[in-house]
Amino acid sequence: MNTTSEIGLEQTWRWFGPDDSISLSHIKMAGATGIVSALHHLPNGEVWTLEEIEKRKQLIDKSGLNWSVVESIPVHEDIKKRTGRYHEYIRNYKQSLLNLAHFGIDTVCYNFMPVLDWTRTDLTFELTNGAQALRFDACKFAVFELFLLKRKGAELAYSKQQLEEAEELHQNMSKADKKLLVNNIIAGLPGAEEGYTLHQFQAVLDEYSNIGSNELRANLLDFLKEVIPVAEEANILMAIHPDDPPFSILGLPRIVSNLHDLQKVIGVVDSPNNGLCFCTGSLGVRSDNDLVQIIKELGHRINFIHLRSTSRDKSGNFHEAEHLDGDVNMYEVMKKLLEEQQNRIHNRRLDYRMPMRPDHGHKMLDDLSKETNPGYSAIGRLKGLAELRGLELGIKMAMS
Ligand code: DNO
Repeated sequence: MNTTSEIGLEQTWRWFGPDDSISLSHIKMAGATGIVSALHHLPNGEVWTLEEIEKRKQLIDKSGLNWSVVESIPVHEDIKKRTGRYHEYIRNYKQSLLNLAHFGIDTVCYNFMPVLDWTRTDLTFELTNGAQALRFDACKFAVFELFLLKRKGAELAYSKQQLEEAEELHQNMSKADKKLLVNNIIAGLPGAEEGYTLHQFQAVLDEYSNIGSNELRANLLDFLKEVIPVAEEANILMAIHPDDPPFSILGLPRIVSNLHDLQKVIGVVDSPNNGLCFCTGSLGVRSDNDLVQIIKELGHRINFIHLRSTSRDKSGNFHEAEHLDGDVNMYEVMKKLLEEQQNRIHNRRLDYRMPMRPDHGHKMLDDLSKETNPGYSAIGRLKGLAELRGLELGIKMAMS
């Protein structure tokens, strides 16, 4: 059995595939051993064939790294709405899991957020040190839905003061500012397989007009009832990613935003294969989410970990902070996660690997002049990983 100082969370890195400007050899230099990847070129809903999986796996194997986690097999919108071809898409999802299992890939992340995977208003928010971060600005978001999208009923989500502030901001925005804002929100951030035009976007939102939280939760339950038994048979650990941001936007339901939601998700199909992606950045945006408490209650069902921090204010704005700064108490989180890993080893659980990736990173240094995937530049994540690794080592030494 490994000693305390030898083990630790598996250090992984998200790689978007052969088109990613960051190469596998660079990832290796960053010190990650596991790769988090997905077949982004396949349309949502299609089966991930053995051939396509094998091609990706061979590339990763050749670099001496290990394809540790799939992030994500996207859940088709028809499944979330239980309309159209959802039967076929669920069948395909199950087949993709079986095909991944054929190559020994055992962890799959997904989310159940309607329409948008994750949402930010600014992709180049300048920090005081000159680096750039991703940011969600509540007032800009209000401008988007009130004046650019012109969503019916959007004004009901805002107070009089918020409406006035949004109106003023809108008046001061140039045409280019508005275009950029729309683009940032609906053109699809990295990992989101869908991008929309403004016109398409409203049509897609309308399809959710009769779907509230209860309906969406029922649809997730139906999905899990079908998929988890297959994941069990295939030895695949499923990891649902929390909502980002973890509150309702655009009048859409949200069902994976806090402890209570997470308990419901994993309670409906009680299986170790039905687990969580513990994303400190997403959950940490809410001041009523106690991250350490979530690990205490649900740590045994954490199948994948995203570590990052955010800095929020009282107006609903947040930006992505340094990995060890901001509102997330990364020391306490890391300590609890390492304790959870110790428990797993102690209880002879096979899933003690606990893959974690430094989530997002600031755009800085040489990356500032490069074209990079928002949130996924090399140097910011390298820094995040290095800091997390140091924190982990310190805690491990103190524990042993
Ligand atoms: C953003 C990511 C998300 C995540 C999906 C998981 O950076 O955390 O895109 O991959 O929501 O399905």
